[in-house]
Amino acid sequence: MSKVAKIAAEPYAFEFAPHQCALLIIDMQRDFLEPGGFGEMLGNDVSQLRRTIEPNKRLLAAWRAAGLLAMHTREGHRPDLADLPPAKKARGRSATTIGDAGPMGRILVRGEPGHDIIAELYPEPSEPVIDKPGKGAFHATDLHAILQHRGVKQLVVTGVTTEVCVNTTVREANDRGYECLVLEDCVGSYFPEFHAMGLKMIKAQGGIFGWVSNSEPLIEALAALGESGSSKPHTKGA
Ligand code: C5J
Repeated sequence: MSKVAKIAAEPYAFEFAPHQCALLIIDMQRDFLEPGGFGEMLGNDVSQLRRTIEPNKRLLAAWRAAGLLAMHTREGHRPDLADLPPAKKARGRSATTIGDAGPMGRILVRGEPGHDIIAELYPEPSEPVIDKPGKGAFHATDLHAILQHRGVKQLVVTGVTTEVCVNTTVREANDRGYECLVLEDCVGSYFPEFHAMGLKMIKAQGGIFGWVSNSEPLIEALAALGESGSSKPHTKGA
């Protein structure tokens, strides 16, 4: 039986079961965090998201040290754009759209430099990367199958943006029976007010979609796990 740690959270403590929990880092891609990508194309100030990098780095390091399952997602499309809904391409009515050439290659297209995950959080070879065409990480992907095969029941969700891909993914996960803990300092939005409201929506009504905390208590719990010797790399190569 794996040990459970209580993590201070809202609306009440989250019962963290490390060996049934995966870290899911949403869309920490150059296209969202760096100038010249999809985020900026939509008129956003991409510097708003950069405060999430350091807390995610610390969390990912602690997660890896505990030998737990970390996963990453990337929003993007096939080079032939066959999976791009015309409505998504037209959205925003900007001169440059998904699939067009930009300073980091074709915007939001798989295999292009802008589509890749930022260097600071680059996945290790053992960490599954989910390529998703939509906002939610479960839509048109094998995420649910991978989590089921690994016995995952809980998700710690981080990344960008709070009210779009993080919220959509948490809602999808909740409907599939996963318990989701969202970390305030590790998620970010181009709009501070949407960030705040996105988190409120998750934890409202007794945690209708999940729990909200920040990375510190979780990192402490991960460190304690290592000290107690109950951390096992159960997921790697499983
Ligand atoms: C957006 C995302 N905002 N990753 N994508 O279009 O949240």
